[in-house]
Amino acid sequence: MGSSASIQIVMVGLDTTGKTTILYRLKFGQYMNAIPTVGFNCEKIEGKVGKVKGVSFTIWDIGGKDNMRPLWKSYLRSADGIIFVIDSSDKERMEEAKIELNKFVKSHNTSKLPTLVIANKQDLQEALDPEEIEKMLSIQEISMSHPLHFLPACAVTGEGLSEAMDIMYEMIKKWKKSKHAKISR
Ligand SMILES: Nc1nc2c(ncn2[C@@H]2O[C@H](COP(=O)(O)OP(=O)(O)OP(=O)(O)O)[C@@H](O)[C@H]2O)c(=O)[nH]1
Ligand SMILES: [Mg+2]
Repeated sequence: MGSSASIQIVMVGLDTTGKTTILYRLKFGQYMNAIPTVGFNCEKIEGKVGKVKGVSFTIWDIGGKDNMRPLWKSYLRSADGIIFVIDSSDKERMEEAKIELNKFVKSHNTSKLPTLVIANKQDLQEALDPEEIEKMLSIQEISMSHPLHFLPACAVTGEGLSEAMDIMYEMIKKWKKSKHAKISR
């Protein structure tokens, strides 16, 4: 991966799952109150520690309300990876999240973009266990045909987010290498 080029990440998920809170956490290193996103937010983030030190990410955080979901696809054109955010405490909408995740991942089936599913809000008492969420979303099934990782996190404390960026970076590096190999064959 060229060291000067920025890695493009598209972040989606149902509304109120914590996408903008994650974006601000990564950008400013602290909790910041977010208002519902109409359209999108975009921030450039510099990796500070570990594998991603010095790596530049451009993160597109798209509003998740149902009327905005048809637009998610249009942000994929120059994307290198996808972050799909889940509210771990929202049992009622887990099925809806599963449907949207499947729809989104399959909408760009030909390029098979690396996808990271973040089970956010793990700090909440009523949050489901990551293992339970993985089952409810059929993560294993999707990952048979798609480069996909699943990770618990909390945007309020920032727990899990640096690991998330590490994993995303590794997945993208692998994906770029294999894409390159196919082209030069
Ligand atoms: N307890 C807890 N609350 C969180 C966490 N992440 C986000 N929230 C809260 O969840 C609410 C919604 O967060 P947003 O970041 O605006 O959600 P969003 O996914 O960007 O929503 P849309 O822009 O509508 O798509 C806010 O009140 C956040 O403070 C978390 O990890 N734990
Ligand atoms: Mg938002």
